[in-house]
Amino acid sequence: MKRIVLIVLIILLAISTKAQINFDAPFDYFLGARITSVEVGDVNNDGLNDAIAISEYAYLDEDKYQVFVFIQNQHGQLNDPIQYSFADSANGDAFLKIGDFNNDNLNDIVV
Ligand SMILES: [Ca+2]
Ligand SMILES: [Ca+2]
Repeated sequence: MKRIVLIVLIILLAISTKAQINFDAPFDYFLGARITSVEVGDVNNDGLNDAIAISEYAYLDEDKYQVFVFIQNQHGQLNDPIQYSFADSANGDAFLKIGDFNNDNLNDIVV
């Protein structure tokens, strides 16, 4: 009987300590481009993670070979992207990485 009570207590404890996770509704953002790489990191040093994506092929020429920087605002939403061009010099998919590559304590974006 002691064993059954102990098992019930362990199960109840496990249930009560289970984390409650809630997600906001997803949203779509049409870029008109084939995204080949996405990274998450704080690129404006405000303590909030941002999302960065890069494209190669696109329906519109102005969306080809672009870095799309989505800055997270104080409400937890992503602002419209800031776009930067990069040169078409790769033979294959392009990728990006976020990290502090020059040791100045600020994240950098490498394509
Ligand atoms: Ca940020
Ligand atoms: Ca840096």
